[in-house]
Amino acid sequence: PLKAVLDMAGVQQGAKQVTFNGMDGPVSDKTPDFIKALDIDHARDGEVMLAYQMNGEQLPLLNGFPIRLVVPGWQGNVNIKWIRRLQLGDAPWFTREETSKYTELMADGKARGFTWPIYAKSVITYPCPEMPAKGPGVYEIRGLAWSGLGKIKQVDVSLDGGVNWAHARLHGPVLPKALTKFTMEWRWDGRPALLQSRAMDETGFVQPTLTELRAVRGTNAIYNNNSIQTWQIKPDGSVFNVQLA
Ligand SMILES: Nc1nc2c(c(=O)[nH]1)N[C@H]1C(S)=C(S)[C@@H](COP(=O)(O)O)O[C@H]1N2
Ligand SMILES: [Mo]
Repeated sequence: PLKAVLDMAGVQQGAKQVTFNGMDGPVSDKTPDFIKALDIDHARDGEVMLAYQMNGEQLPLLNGFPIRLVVPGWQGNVNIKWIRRLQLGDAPWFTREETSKYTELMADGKARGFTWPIYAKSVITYPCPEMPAKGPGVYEIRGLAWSGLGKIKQVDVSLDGGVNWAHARLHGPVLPKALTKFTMEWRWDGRPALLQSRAMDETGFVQPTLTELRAVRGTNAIYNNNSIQTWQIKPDGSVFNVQLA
């Protein structure tokens, strides 16, 4: 736990944020490293980790060896790799990775920032372009759902682009802020289909359609796209990533 390291080092009163410097700079003279900050209370919540192993093995170089940050429920980009330094301060840092990068430009020209928590999302992993359907028959649709706000409560699957929905089966363990596997039987008659999945988490948040998301966020932002995704199935079984208007 990051808390253990901070407790060992000692945190002075008035500390508000802790930054994590990755050693893969330079980005510029002013912000030489890839840096992000956590509020001190969050940093000491006991859940945020400094990871030096993954699945019982040494952390791979590409994933941040020798040590990286892991912030459950937040965007992956916050998980600073190749950490060389922690720094505490009494004011917000507003680093490059919190301002010019990883913010979302809205239609009115203002940017949303510090939008790190991940809202419910899901994807169908089979069938998919790399693993297409092979003619009419019975298939098991498979996918993953997740939410940074808690546990996945329900996943619905549509075969007709969101007109009709049916509950998918969730496979345990269903843990907060973790990937949850879902499946659903699919009897395919060989006609074109539009496969979608829609996750709901334990807070009641329902994954939005792309149209709903765009109505709120506009089209400038590239981050935090948790909208429902569509696989188009052609009669020959091939699968394409499409957007429904
Ligand atoms: N030091 C450092 N940490 C970093 C990054 C980086 O460029 N430098 N990229 C971030 C981004 S954008 C992502 S998506 C994740 C990717 O982690 P992974 O390589 O383990 O998948 O690392 C994050 N941590
Ligand atoms: Mo990323």
